[in-house]
Amino acid sequence: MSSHGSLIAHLDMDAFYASVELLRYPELRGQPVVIGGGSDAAPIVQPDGTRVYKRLRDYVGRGVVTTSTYEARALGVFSAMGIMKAARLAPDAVLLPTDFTAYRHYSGLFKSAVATIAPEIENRGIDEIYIDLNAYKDDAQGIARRIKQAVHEATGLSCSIGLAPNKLLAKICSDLEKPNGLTILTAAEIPTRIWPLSVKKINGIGPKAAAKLATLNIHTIAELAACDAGVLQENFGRSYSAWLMRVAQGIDERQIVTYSEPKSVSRETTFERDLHARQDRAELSALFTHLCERVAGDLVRKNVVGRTVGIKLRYTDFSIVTRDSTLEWPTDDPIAIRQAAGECLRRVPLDRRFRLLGVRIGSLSPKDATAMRPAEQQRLFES
Ligand code: TTP
Ligand code: MG
Ligand code: MG
Repeated sequence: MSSHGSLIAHLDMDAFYASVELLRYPELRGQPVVIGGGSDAAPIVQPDGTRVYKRLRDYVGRGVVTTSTYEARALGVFSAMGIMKAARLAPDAVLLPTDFTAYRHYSGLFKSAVATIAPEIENRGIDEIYIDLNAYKDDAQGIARRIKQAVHEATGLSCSIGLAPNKLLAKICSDLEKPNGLTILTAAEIPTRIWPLSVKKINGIGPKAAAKLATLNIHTIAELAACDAGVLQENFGRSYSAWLMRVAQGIDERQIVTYSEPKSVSRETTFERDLHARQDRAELSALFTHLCERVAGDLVRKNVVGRTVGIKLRYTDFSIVTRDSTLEWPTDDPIAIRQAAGECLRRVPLDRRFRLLGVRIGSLSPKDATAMRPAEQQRLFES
């Protein structure tokens, strides 16, 4: 591989939620399995210890498929499809409930395993990361293999890696030989290996943009690369069309953004005078809401969501009490945080004056994986 330019890996776990479930239920290996039910989709354990699994055909509800095994995909069942529709395609497929706690746990495990080999990591969500491999140019391929092995040893799961001169290309490549793929691409290979692909393979060309490109008779990245700049600009505006033209040439200058994930986010305020929960109720309530809004704002900026909401009070004698409460699912919503914090507040003694109030949210996880599809997630939790 060329020693010039940059070298980036994109790693994406294979059928992530489904693969985690197969660790728990190994007898389902090789079968079409769909993840996305509510807790009532859990298998029933018989007196003799064997499990009876729920089948798609018995599902009634509005839930959506979060992911499926490759065997289910072979039957046409993919992420974001309604489970009832999936049931028509694969009635015998096994349905399992989502267990975000388990997926977060394995997400942490695989990321730590990668970090032991190549620590320059950018988190892109629950099952994917970019890795800066510029320090290992002499043997990037060897490093990529070691990373795959380390992930497997730490989790029992397989992943796919794309190795390329930039993030855009690395992301496309990690998807080309799934599952358990290792795809290496040099800049010279862009015309032969990238241009024949559908424009939909580019992260940033969504279904709407792809549909509009199709009306211009642009289906492949080659067709995009060959398209007249003026035509693109007329249809997509100046900045998006300029971006389209750059990505069609495989150009992407974004750097790896490494940051260590915050463990919690908190805000606190010390009052100008000691306040009393009842006598200063209105003032306290406004302060409290404001703290929750600031915590929520911090979460949004960091692109994380949190599950454990806590409060802290310091009384006039400087003694401190804390309370916390765990939400059903992670949030960055100020109203949900305010509600949970309010419940915590009701559990502390409020007969004394206090001078400090703090709100904290912990058990953070990257927002990308879950929050990009709020409507679907909502339906998931309703089912
Ligand atoms: P993906 O990496 O897109 O998919 P995947 O890991 O299941 O399969 P692949 O081998 O093709 O990478 O998403 C990671 C997880 O995010 C996935 O296991 C479930 C969740 N997810 C959703 O909840 N909704 C969705 O629409 C998608 C695409 C994923
Ligand atoms: Mg994946
Ligand atoms: Mg992914």
